[in-house]
Amino acid sequence: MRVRFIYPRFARHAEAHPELLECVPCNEYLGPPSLGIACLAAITPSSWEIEFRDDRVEDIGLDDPPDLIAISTFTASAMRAMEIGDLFRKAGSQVVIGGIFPTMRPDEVALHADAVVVGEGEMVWPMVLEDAAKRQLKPRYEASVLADLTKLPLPRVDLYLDREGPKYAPDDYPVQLSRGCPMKCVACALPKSMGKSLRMYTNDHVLGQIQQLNKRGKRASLTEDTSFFPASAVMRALGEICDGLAGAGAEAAISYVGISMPMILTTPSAFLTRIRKAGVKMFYLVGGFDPITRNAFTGKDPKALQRGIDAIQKCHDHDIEPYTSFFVGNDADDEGTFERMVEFGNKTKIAKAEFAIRTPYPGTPDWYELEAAGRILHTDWSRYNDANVVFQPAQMSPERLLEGYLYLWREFYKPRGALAGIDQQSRTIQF
Ligand code: B12
Ligand code: SF4
Repeated sequence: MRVRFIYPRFARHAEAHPELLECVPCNEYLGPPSLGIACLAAITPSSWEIEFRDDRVEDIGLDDPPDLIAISTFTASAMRAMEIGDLFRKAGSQVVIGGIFPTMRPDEVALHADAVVVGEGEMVWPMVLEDAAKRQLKPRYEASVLADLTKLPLPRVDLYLDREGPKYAPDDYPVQLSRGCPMKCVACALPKSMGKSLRMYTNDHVLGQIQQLNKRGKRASLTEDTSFFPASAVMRALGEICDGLAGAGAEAAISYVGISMPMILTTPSAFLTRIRKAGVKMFYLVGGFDPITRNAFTGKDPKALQRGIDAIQKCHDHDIEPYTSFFVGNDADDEGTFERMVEFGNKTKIAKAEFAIRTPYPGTPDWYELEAAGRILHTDWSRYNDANVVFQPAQMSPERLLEGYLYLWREFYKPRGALAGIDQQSRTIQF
């Protein structure tokens, strides 16, 4: 039996707005797929032959339909995922689709697949394969319990990294310390897709994930901001993992760690010094949904602005580069927000930033709120990628918000062309 995992294409910022390539200094970017496929491949029995195709860069093989097509999708790639589902069903393959989008909109996806997997895949994947072998897939699979992360094998990143063909750039790759989150940030779907309880991998597992990347010349990106929950077990684990890497002399093991401004401010300096010593040189600093970045650029909350300045200063003080990723379009954002954000970047000497448009992804509190208020403009999911306006902003037109987003990219990088440049040592702009 043959299963082919497919990662469907989606439009990134540079593809949605090619004109930005003229002003944003960046390397060619082909980010790696999410870990979902690698996690499922790792628990696929040897009776199944595994294939992987990345729709962004290669042919998906319609002329050679396998027994089962397994598509992994989030919102930005959902329309293409459903299209691929239709194509392979016509070609004779059975089709199963899983990931964040099918978890939130299973009925919509069900029209294009033989089976939809809701939520985490690990607990139902063996059953899906058994049923597919008998050609008796059920329309929907949903695990009644969450996966015990201490029992999962290492994700099969070799599927992406050891094969002939397209190479991913930059050199970093997601590594998970934990899954799930008890918080309810307005723009985040994770508590709904991965559950509200924070579950952790063992330190050995995380080190194993990192080492299997390092062995292949890749670095780990620790993507979860939950790693900095104050005084939490995850933060303790992060410290121990960094110590372990420092001990092994793995200076270049980690490319960046995800964080948010409130978490920078609550994290003790000694902890930042410790992880810096272990080689952490960059934070991927996400914003737009925490109280600091929601208010700092509205022109009405000098305290929030000062806290933002303090947070960036704290990064610089510890020699950790803050690579910021903020979105615009919150209800309190007005026409002056764009300029204030650029000024903030200049004043705090941020070298690298990316800008995004508030996007109400299905399953997020923001989605429910905007949908109830009749402010969702359309459900062309291919434009739900942070680079298009898909909702009615509160204080400006959708066109003005889009202009402001383009202005941010242009104005921020105007004085930084040479500075941000082509930087092989740190993460390429996610572009
Ligand atoms: C690495 C990453 C990326 C990578 C890879 C893309 C990707 N598809 O994930 C890159 C850098 C390209 C990326 C880009 C973007 N990303 Co991103 N990314 C992540 C991140 C941090 C980790 C993904 C991961 O590896 N997860 C771990 C695996 C194990 O989880 P999983 O993929 O969901 O898979 C599990 C289940 O979903 C299910 N499953 C998944 N696929 C399948 C398939 C089958 C057949 C089955 C049975 C089950 C199944 O089983 C898996 C194992 O349990 C997540 C946050 C997160 N923690 O998930 C955000 C996340 C996926 N990204 C998000 C967003 C919004 C984006 C962007 C649009 C914007 C941005 N600034 O991040 C851009 C894309 C476009 C652009 N404009 O550039 C959102 C998605 C929101 C949504 N509802 O769709 C997330 C959830 C972040 C968040 N907190 O909101 N991202
Ligand atoms: S953004 Fe981070 S802290 Fe907030 S709900 Fe999502 S995972 Fe949790």
